[in-house]
Amino acid sequence: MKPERVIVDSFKRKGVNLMVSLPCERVQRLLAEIPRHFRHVPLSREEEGVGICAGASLAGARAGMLIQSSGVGNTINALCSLTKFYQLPLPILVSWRGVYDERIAAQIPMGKYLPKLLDALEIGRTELADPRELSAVEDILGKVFEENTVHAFLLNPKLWGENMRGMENIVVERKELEEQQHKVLRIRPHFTRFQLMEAAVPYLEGKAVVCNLGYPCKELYHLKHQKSNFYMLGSMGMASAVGLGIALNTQKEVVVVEGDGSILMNPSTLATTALTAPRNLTLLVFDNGVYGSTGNQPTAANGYADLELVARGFGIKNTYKVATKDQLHRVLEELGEGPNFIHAVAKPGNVELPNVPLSSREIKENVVEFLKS
Ligand SMILES: Cc1ncc(C[n+]2csc(CCOP(=O)(O)OP(=O)(O)O)c2C)c(N)n1
Repeated sequence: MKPERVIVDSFKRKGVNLMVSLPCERVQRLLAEIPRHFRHVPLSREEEGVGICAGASLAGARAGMLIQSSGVGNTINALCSLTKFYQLPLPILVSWRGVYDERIAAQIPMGKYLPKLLDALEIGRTELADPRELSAVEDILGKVFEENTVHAFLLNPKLWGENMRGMENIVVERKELEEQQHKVLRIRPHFTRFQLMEAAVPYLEGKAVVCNLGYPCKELYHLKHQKSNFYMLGSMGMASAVGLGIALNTQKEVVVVEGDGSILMNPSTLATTALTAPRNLTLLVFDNGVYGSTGNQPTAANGYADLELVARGFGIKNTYKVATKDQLHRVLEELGEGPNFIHAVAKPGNVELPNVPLSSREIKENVVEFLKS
């Protein structure tokens, strides 16, 4: 039996009836299985998953999470002062990155520290790297629910064998996604993130550009590498905050290339942006309605949240919605003082490109040098 099926069956046999998740590209098949077997809550931030599972548990449900190792970092306070404090049960399936066949260097620190971190928090953990080890899952789950504990199942990518390569886009039903998007935004996407980014590139020249993690970085590097580009290779949800920090401390123009999933992970930064109101800051948000970099799983921006209204609601006054290259050109040409928020509605889809061939040190030094000049 496939490892994904063994995990799902173990959770079902132990009465788990609610699963919350936030995607990682290495567990796309497991993610796809979950809505078929459990009531499923797709998350905007891992931390909220801890809250939802706590509430579900108070209401008598048996809930579990599936998140990436980096996302465990976002849950720490809630795990301690909520789940553990009130002695609520919580099994967490963790896609353990940075420990095996890792292509993204930014995954390595969190992957390395995760076991020590869990030990320090006195959270039980089981490392799973071989499908034969999965037979232990059911018994451990039994204990989690009997003894009201938190337990992390660390899923080493080795567990999935060769099959985790080339698994892009298995979840997406593109037509359906676009229809959903249109219902709320009243505007149809015409172009992908890459195509819109290509149209924006002439306007990025000479500016500090902070770029959202994943495919956006690879696409930006390919379209327009410049030393003033800060490629975020990890720390999802932080691009706008980094851009804000730069903008508040330089006279130079700053553009943040954002994604819907990442904005929704930390929307509070929009409030801080409105509050501090740097005139030299523009957020350029490519809203493709999905977590594009992890296999196109829909985000809450797909058919629910209108990110332009979200930004306005938080107090950002100069907001724009565009879907075509012409509209984007026009807005960028006539852009006044910031903070500006450009909501660029896009189709899902990535361009397959190699990773950004720069080390974290090179990226940092280039940007620091540019900001000093
Ligand atoms: C804290 C955390 N959770 C999950 C991930 C896995 N992850 C990497 S990129 C990404 C999707 C980002 O989606 P979005 O911001 O909408 O950008 P897109 O790729 O669609 O352009 C996810 C979920 C991560 N790196 N960090």
